[in-house]
Amino acid sequence: MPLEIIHHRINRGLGESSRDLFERASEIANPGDVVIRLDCDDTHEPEFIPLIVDKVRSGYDVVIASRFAPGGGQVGVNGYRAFISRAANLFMKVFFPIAGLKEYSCGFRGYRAEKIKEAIAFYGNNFIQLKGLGFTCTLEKLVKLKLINARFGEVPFTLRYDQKQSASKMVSSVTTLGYLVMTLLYHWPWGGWRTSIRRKHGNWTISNDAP
Ligand SMILES: Nc1nc2c(ncn2[C@@H]2O[C@H](COP(=O)(O)OP(=O)(O)O)[C@@H](O)[C@H]2O)c(=O)[nH]1
Ligand SMILES: [Mg+2]
Repeated sequence: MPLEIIHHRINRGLGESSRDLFERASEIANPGDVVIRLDCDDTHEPEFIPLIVDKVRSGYDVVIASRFAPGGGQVGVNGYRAFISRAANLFMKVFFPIAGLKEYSCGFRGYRAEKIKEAIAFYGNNFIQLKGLGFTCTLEKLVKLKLINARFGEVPFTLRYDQKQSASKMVSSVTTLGYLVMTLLYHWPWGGWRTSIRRKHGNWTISNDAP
């Protein structure tokens, strides 16, 4: 399988790495392509990719491998981490509700490449804006895509945390701070994302004649 490795001389963290990944993927993608992003720690089994691709092709912009969809689950996650993750997902569901979605924090997802191209054309450098805030970018991508009317779906997935060889790179304090910052930016009554981005996208779509 041909591989292209995007290399940073300095470790720039998940936010900047995923920004570069999505910009490159959208550059080389052809119409109809699906961009798959998964963790590199053996906990995300590639056997779920065909399911994700099929679901994207059936009419979704984003399909998430979901522990919480019927038939999904997780193996090897300790009680404390399972609780934190559940609480974080409930928080996200309350503050950033997306119909049909139960899994907000899993980074194993498929994206319709054309929707990513649209997001980058529309947001520019602000598609993934919260770069220094740990794993917040995983949620930010969903929210930014929701604000440009993306359609979301899930497929059941089993997280294999029992196969993880290394410690988690998530710094919970920084990521929690990131979620709080994002909640403020999104709901801020004076020009928050929720209202200002929707309005801007409406005008942008009209002037670009995009679907
Ligand atoms: N390139 C890059 N990828 C990162 C970095 N931090 C996290 N990741 C990716 O994000 C995934 C999530 O981190 P991980 O340690 O697996 O967290 P966990 O799944 O919450 O335990 C990793 O498997 C990597 O694929 C980083 O600094 N640089
Ligand atoms: Mg992981």
